[in-house]
Amino acid sequence: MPDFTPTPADKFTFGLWTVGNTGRDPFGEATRPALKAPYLVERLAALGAYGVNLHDNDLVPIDATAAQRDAIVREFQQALSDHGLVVPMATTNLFSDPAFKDGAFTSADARVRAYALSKTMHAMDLGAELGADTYVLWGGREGTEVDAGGKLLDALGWFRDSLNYLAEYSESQGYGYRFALEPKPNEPRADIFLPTVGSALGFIATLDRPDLFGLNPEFAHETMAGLSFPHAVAQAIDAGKLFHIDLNDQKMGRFDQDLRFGAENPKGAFFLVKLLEESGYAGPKHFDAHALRTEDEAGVWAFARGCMRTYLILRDKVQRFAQDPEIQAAIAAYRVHDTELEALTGTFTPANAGALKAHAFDRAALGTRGPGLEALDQLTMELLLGVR
Ligand code: XLS
Ligand code: MG
Ligand code: MG
Repeated sequence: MPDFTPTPADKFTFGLWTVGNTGRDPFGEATRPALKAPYLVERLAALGAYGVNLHDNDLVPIDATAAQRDAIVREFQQALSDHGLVVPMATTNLFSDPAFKDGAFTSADARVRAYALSKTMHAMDLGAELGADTYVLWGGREGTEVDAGGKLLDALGWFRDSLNYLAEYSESQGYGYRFALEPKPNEPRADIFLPTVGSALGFIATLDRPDLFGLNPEFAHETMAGLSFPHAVAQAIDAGKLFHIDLNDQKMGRFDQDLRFGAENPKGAFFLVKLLEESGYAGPKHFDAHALRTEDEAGVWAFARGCMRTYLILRDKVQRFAQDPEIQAAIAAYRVHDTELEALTGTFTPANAGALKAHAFDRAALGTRGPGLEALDQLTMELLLGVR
C-alpha cells in the first residue's frame, strides 16, 4: 500500500492566499489569525509541496514603500531558498481595492484601466524577480451588475488592449511569461466577462499574440457555471492551452466554496486526475482552495495535506483503472471499430464521400446496441470505493 506522501516531484503548489486564508466571509470576520508568508513557506515545504504562488498583495501590502517592499521580498526569498520551494506562478490583486469596484481592465474609467495596467506591470516585475514563468489573470471585478452603462463591447475591447499591452511588456522585459486566463461565471460580480473556459479560448484567438495566452481553469468555477470540469479541461488540452490549473471542489449552484480537492465530487476529481496524468500535463498542480471557516491552524494543515493526499490516491486509482482487465475489456467493447467505414470517414475525398453516401447502414442495429456503460460505471465506482 503506497503511503501517498507528496514530494516536490509531484509539483503540488498552493497560493499564499489559500493556506493564508483567515476564514473571513461576507457575513463574518476572520476565525483564525493571519500567518506570515515565510512561515507558510516553511510549513508547505515540510508537507512536501513544490511551490507557492501569490498575488502581489498577498506578499507586499498595497501601500508599502519601495524600501518595505524590498525588505519583504528579501525575507520571502530567503524562506524559499531555506526550504527549497519555488514560485512558478504570480498574479495581480485587481479585486480587493475599492478602485477596482467596477472593473480593472474593463472599468469605464480610463484612469482605473491605466492604474490596473500599471499595478499589473509592477506585479509582473515582482513575479519575475521570484522566478515565476506563468502569469495568471483572473478578472474578478471584470463584469457588471448593471448593463445600462452600455459597455459590453467596449469592455471586451479594453480587455483585449490590456492583454496585448501586457504581453508586449513581458516580451520587452525578457520575462517570457505565459499568460493564463482564469474564467469564472460570477462572484464577486453578478456576471463576469469571459465566464467559462470556452469563452476564454474564443477570446484568446482575437489577441495579437495568442501563442502567449492559455488557460488557468478552476474546478469550482466551471462547476459554478453548471459545467463539467473534466470536459472543460479536455477542451483546453485539445487546444494546447492548459497553461496552469486551479484544483479545488464545489457544490454545484452554490456560492464560491473553494473546498478541499475531491471533497465534494470525488468521481469528477478522479476523471480530472486521469485526464491530467494521461495527457502528459507537466505543469504545477495548484490548489486554489482553503480550509473551512470552522477550522483552526491545525485544520489548515489537515486541509493542505488532504488536497495533496487525495490527488495521489486518485493518481493511484488511475493506474489501477488502466490495469484492471475487466474495466479495460468493458472500454474495449464500448469503442466499436469498423476498418472499412473508418477508412471512408478519415479523410474527405469525393470517392470516399460517394462511397459513404452509398453505404447501407443497419440503422435499427445501431440504435439497439447496448454500450455497457452502466456496468462500466459501476466497475469504476467499485474501484473508487476501494472494493476492487
Ligand atoms: C477566485 C479565483 C482567484 C484566482 C487568483 O475565485 O480563483 O483565487 O485564482 O486571483
Ligand atoms: Mg476561485
Ligand atoms: Mg482560482
